[in-house]
Amino acid sequence: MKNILITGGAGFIGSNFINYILQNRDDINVVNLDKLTYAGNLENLKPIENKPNYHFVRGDITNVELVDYIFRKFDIKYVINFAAESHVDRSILGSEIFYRSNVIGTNVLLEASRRFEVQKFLQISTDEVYGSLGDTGLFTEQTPISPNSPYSSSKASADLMVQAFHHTYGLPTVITRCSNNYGPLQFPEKLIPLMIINALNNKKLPVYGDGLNVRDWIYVIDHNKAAELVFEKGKVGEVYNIGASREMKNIEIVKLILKKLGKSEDLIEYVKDRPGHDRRYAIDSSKIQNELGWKPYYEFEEAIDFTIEWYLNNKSWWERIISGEYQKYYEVQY
Ligand code: NAD
Ligand code: TDX
Repeated sequence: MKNILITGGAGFIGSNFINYILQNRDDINVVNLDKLTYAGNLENLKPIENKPNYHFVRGDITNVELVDYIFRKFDIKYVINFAAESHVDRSILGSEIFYRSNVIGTNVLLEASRRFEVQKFLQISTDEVYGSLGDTGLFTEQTPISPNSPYSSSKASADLMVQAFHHTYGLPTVITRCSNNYGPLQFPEKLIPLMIINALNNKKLPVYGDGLNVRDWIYVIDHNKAAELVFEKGKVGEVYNIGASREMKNIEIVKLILKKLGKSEDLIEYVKDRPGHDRRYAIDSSKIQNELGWKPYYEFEEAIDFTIEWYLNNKSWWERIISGEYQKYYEVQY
């Protein structure tokens, strides 16, 4: 059995990952360490919460004593670090928690991994560390790191620390840098779920600037399959980009969602641009495709339908979030 510490497993990508991996494998023990910030939601883990090889610990990755205790108690030999403050707009409002959780938190996990002789440390990073592209070109693993927002700078700092631990101490680390994810369980502050929910509620859809910023979209399950593959087979010390080559302008996505929900484009409202708004992200994922044999499975057209369908069928999940009720749920549960 592999004892894996998965951090941030109550968030969007982490919970999809744990649900996916525990439904598909029983050769692993998963310890999910999550602080349950506004973005963490234990309801996301209902499908697997009673499995004997799943354990949840509520706590902060910056807590050295707690992290030490977990490594010792569960004999942790593998780490996958999803935990982070993840929303660019929030990082613009206040950067401190981004620095604490994303940089210091990763450092605490790295130090513990070094002491407890971890056999693989996977850092879940983002294409945003590369900065912004012009109209052409793609991010490769050789693209210099050039982050622009407090969020992406904190993720880039964490990546550098991960690489330093490999270089200096020989810690067996790997880093994945994925493009924009979408799918079930995404917190409705991010573009796609926000637009779906606002449209369903006949509220305005706020489009930043001219709406022509480009993001490269990947279905969360494709990201998670790639992350699992890198965790199992990725060469230590390496970085792997992950993306599904599906560039879309924000306004195209917003109009598509309105069309699929049968709502009027009059709901679109152009608002003040995000400060320092990156213009375009686009990923070259040929390394993971050629070296590890990964390729994306889901077409955007079908996976956006699953996603919209999921939000239509799980109104209570997001209604609790937008009413703030889910916070009370945690107080009762833990
Ligand atoms: P999310 O905000 O939905 O979830 C983050 C989770 O981390 C939450 O459950 C939260 O409670 C937990 N967390 C935050 N700070 C913590 C701390 N100090 N200690 C313990 N737990 C803490 O984020 P997400 O979209 O699922 O992103 C997960 C990871 O993937 C992040 O590292 C993010 O940078 C990366 N990533 C996200 C995307 C995307 O499109 N969402 C793309 C590429 C990479
Ligand atoms: O209300 C909005 N209106 C709008 O026009 C919101 C929330 C976003 N946008 C634009 C900004 C971006 O160009 O949509 C695009 C996508 O925005 P987000 O969903 O906030 O994602 P982004 O800033 O691209 O970052 C995401 O992808 C990379 C994740 O939040 C990060 O965690 C990940 O690392």
